[in-house]
Amino acid sequence: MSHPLSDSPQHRIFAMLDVDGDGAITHAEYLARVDRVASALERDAHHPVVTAARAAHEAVFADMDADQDGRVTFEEYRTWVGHEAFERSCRPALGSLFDIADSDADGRLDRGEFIRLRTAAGNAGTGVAAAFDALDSDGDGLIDRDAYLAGIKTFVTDGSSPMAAAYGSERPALGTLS
Ligand SMILES: [Ca+2]
Ligand SMILES: [Ca+2]
Ligand SMILES: [Ca+2]
Repeated sequence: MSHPLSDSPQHRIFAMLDVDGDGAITHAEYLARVDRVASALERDAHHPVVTAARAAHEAVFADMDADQDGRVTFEEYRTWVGHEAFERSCRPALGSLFDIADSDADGRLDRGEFIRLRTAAGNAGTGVAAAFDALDSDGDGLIDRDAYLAGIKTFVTDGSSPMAAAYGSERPALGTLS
């Protein structure tokens, strides 16, 4: 699990998605995220929010896998990731996982739902509670869907976000120092 640029957000996210560490995100590895989140949040595998999440993840995988060989290499991931890819396919997929966790469908997660979602999605780490506090800016104990997605987007695209801690970074990202 050590490569030269392992501190970059892109490498950390890729390493999280490449569950078996063989250097490629397979279709099965990527789709298994949906099943892990559904299971952790006690959703039936055939619930509409789970079906929608599976479709959204199929779309992301097809978008990432430029040569369509069923494996996304780091080069493919690095070439693909960014603002446009996030808006085109990541936002619906991440939103679909949020919806699985949002048991009362009010567009907000409580602390327990957030932690179960982040843990099942592979982003546990010691920073998950701090990430909740950072995203719950009004301190009402709930995180809005938009704030959640904005937090992930900022981290995925430039590495500076309250979510950074949940991806295993103990240090402030450069973007937060300016
Ligand atoms: Ca793999
Ligand atoms: Ca490929
Ligand atoms: Ca809710």
